[in-house]
Amino acid sequence: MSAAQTTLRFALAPLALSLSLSACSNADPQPSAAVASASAAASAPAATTSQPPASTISSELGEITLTTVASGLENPWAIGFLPDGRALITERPGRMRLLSADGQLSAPLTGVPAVVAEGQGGLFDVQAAPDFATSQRIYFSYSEPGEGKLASTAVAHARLTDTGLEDVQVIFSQMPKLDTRHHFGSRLVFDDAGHVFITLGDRGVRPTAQDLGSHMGGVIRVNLDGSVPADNPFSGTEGALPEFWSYGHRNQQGAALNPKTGALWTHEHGPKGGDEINIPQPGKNYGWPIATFGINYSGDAIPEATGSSAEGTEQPHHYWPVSPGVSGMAFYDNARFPAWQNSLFVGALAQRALIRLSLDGDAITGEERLLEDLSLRVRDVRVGPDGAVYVVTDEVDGRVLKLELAG
Ligand SMILES: [Ca+2]
Repeated sequence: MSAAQTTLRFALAPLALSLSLSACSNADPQPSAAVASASAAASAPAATTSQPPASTISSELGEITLTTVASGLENPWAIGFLPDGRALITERPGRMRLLSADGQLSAPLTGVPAVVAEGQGGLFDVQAAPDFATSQRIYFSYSEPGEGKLASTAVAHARLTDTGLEDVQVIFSQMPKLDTRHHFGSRLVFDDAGHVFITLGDRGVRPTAQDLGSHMGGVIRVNLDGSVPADNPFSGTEGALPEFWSYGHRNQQGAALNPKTGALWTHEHGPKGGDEINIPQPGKNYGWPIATFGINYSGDAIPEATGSSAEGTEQPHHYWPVSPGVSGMAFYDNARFPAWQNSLFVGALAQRALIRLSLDGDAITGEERLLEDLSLRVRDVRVGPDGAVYVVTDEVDGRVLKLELAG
């Protein structure tokens, strides 16, 4: 693709998105599928493992070898590595597959619970438990069906076999359930002290993000069995749900533990503008919708907003005036490519790129865009146990890409 073509494509993309979106900045397609169940596995298209050869792209830190590891995945949402080098891949319609270290994709795993695969709903994140090597336990998040049209984000753990999930147990279910089909979040992050963080969204009902009586707009912290830690910030507050860690978030589809500090970092979609990175502190209010750097898709101000700041709310650690449509987040923490140390990778859905932020301590000192020529919606990014950076693209024919620095 020529530079001129690239410029044209990216000049047109924001206009098309602003016309087609009314409720969300991450430009998710609106599939018509109803609640998916075991039939999702039976009707799964054949994912493929015969791939084109690797290519080379240039970057600020040297040439990158780009390899397609898997393709034919339907709107894949997450990649979660296992200690043995395999990975779990979720597909939003409700399928989960194993990807072997040599790039072979399994058939859809059995035992995945029914998900509401409508709008932005479906099967979301997947992570191996900290004790996976002995327990074979995995954690995953999804839009859980309720009565009628109701749904909410839920998190379950299960025991992974070579072909499926067993002993599925729901450990968290966002309350209340709603009939909207967007802003479900969600990512899962384990800390080193027996907790799992769950990042949520406002479900498209903005004021709920300020309501501690509903889980919407929260970062949730629970023990690995779903019980509430005694030292959660609102565990003794009347009228507040005790699972909250922080609140006032719009829609969080990226989260990771900073390997240098142990702190949770999250990002969230702004409306039109104002995608944010936060370092959520216990009990703090991150502002949505009363404080935001974004505006409505109509061009009007967010009705509840008093501006880009509001008393009693925290400013974002970082924000983008124009929304990339952020999804997926990974600190580079592997010895294999020293040049990538102090990098934070973030996927971009709407702006179709992989963002690499340079860090100096917690300060973000630079930004580089990778993969722009591919023009693929990046849904997830993780560092593999081999030190490569893996990207999952949100397409009907979605891919898993591997990036390795040359030299
Ligand atoms: Ca905020």
